[in-house]
Amino acid sequence: MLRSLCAVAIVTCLAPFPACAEQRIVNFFNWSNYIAPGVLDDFTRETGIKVVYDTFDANETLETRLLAGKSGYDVVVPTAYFLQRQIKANVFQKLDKSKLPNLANAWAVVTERLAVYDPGNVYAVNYMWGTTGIGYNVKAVREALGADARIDSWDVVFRPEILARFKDCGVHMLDSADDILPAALNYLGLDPNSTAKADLDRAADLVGKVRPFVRKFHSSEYLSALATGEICLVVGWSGDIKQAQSRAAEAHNGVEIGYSIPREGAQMFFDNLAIPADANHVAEAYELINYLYRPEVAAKSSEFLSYASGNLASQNLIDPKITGDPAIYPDEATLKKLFVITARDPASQRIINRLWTRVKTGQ
Ligand code: N2P
Repeated sequence: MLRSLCAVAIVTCLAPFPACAEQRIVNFFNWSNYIAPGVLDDFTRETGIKVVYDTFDANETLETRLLAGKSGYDVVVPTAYFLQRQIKANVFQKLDKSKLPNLANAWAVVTERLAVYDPGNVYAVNYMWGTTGIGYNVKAVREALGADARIDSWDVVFRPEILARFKDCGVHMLDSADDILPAALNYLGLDPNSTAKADLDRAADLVGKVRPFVRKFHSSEYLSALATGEICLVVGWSGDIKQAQSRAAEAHNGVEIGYSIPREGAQMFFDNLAIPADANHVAEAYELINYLYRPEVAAKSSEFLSYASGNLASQNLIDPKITGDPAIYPDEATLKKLFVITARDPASQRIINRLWTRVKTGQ
């Protein structure tokens, strides 16, 4: 009798019976291709908390929902330079660290880097971090540029006569102003954080000149397109490209993928877990974040995703092929080439977004 009353209570969400537990849920809004298979199911099995999972592939999408309020999300994953200004807009709640004991596993180096965006590490903890570089099909590069060609410079992307050679085999570029324009600024020898109109115009012109050779601006499709051989070159995120590499290798489809952090430098980004101020399932949000900070869980995600995690204790549980790969866990020499982006003021961001739309549409 009690059991059937409970069933009714759960279904109707009335739960007036003390013996009945209401279904606990957490609404998790994460980047696409950014969690290892099984992690969320394991979390649910262990805690009974159902994860309502939804994905995005642009910081702008997340930001629009957060700024509108009542997003319905309990855990979100903003990149650091978006987090920085979202904190100022009061969209997150301060984290009660006593509810996150697994933060003892955090990697101090990453925590410090994140503190530049979130002083005192009050609102967010790092999830994963990576770089924005060039993914390529090894065979296609040989065909386009010769047997000895190496992809170690942004020349391949920003010199129209070179990128033109990849037009037919297919070029994708992230649909992300904050990834592509800083790469262009840096290539031009300008400050990747510049908000000077003249600098941004030059960067936009540079991208505009290669735009005719880009088949698509998109931030999640390239993973599988690269792995199947449907495209041959992409400006994309390290882990997504490395996932394409392993996916192709596992498929034995003759597709070999490379990832390059070009010698001129590349952006290093930090993606972080935060709880919106108006979250409805705060206790569950803490449980999820704490779970993701278990060394074995962080290791599983880092290993599958080929992104570095902000979890130091996870590192000796990860295949040394991953931790020893400087494209995933950059060594000192690689780190020297990486730059970071800081939050833009709203006016500059508007200019950047407008330029980006113009670049993409070619108008
Ligand atoms: C997951 C990549 C997210 C990194 N697809 C973007 N900051």
